[in-house]
Amino acid sequence: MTARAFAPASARRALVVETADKKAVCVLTGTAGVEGVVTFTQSGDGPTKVSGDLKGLAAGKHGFHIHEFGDTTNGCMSTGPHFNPAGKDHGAPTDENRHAGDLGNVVATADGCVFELEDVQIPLDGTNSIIGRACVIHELEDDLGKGDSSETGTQGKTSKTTGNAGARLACGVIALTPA
Ligand SMILES: [Cu+2]
Ligand SMILES: [Zn+2]
Repeated sequence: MTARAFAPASARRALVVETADKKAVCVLTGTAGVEGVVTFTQSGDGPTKVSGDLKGLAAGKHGFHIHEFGDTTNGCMSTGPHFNPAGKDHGAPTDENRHAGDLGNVVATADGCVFELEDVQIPLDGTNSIIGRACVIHELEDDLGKGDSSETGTQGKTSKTTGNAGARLACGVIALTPA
């Protein structure tokens, strides 16, 4: 009788870590006096919770996105377009047709900009992980893909691509941190 090479399935399953909490942080800096920290936490395959604390923003709504690249060699410009692994149009976080990186607007007051949100399209591991990508806070309100798309180019009206959110005021790389 030969020895069993592997433990039975019931024993192997115990070795799998199924619902580990994952945590990431993004330290945003820029040239416009805007800065802050955004943290991301995810339990298992659940939604990712996002908490932000930004300073230096004008009061009002500001577009907030995950951009494709964690490359800040040319400031926030080199972070590329919105993270869009499914090849969709720009939209609101609640839209079916949206970029994964479309997190909508955050609201600043004279006291600052503290926000919390939750999203199911920005996991911290797997194929569509946002680790190593960038988060970007913008000058203007994101029109959520419902605005003017009549001009192409980086200075044009490009609601379906950018939400016409204007300049990239601050950004940072999304990096793993101890959970
Ligand atoms: Cu953006
Ligand atoms: Zn977008």
